[in-house]
Amino acid sequence: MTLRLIYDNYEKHYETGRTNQNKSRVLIAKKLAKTKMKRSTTNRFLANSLRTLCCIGALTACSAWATVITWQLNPTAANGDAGATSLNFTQSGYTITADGYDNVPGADTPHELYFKNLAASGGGSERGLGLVGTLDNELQTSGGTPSNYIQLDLRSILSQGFTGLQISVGSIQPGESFLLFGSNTQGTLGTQIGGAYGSTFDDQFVDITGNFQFISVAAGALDILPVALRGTITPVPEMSTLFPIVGLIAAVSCTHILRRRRAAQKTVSIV
Ligand SMILES: [Ca+2]
Ligand SMILES: [Ca+2]
Repeated sequence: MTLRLIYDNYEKHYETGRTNQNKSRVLIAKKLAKTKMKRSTTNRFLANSLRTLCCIGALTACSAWATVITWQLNPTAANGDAGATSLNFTQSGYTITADGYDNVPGADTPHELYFKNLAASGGGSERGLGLVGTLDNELQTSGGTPSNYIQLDLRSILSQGFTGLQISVGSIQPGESFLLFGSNTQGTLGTQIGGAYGSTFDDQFVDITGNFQFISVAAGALDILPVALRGTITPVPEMSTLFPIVGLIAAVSCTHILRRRRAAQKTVSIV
């Protein structure tokens, strides 16, 4: 009887001990799971935030490379003969060439360029690139046909990826206008693009449509003066510039993977 009682007490104690042990194991497991969940949520949030930041950084860097370049056709505000029928204009390392021509039967003949810079007159700006020996040193018409024109050679900038080209023309007093022509042959006026641009377009940039290597400016009515050309360049980003961003993304990903692995190993050892 005494033995039976001792055995019963021992069994009771043993069972209670086991139950308590199990309880504490479950509690520890629950605590660890809770901590793991918290840590995992925090890690995931951190990793996602860093990834988003990296993407924003990359996109910002890419968009920042799109640059508008403007070529003033009288960059030094000179006023006098240019001394040449052909001139290069380089801005930020990008070059366009302007050539003066007389629009004559057969092959058009080169015409010396002129830098004009006078005070604005009659609502029209008077600073730009004209021709030597013409009335007011500007581009003229004769019976509705351009007497002469200034042709811009865009081959270099087009080959470098410039887009969104626009041109600005001045000295468009009321009743005057300018015309644009596109050609793929140097020294040939080519095809008219767009309509006649009147005085409301004085010294304003207008789109150059079509896909021509040479764009010519001519007078549509009376006389006008080309002012500037502009376009947008988006250079291909160099890999060396992207290295820090790519490196950061790789580091974040690696850290995330390592943490997940460590967490998985801990779970296995507990079980
Ligand atoms: Ca001709
Ligand atoms: Ca004029």
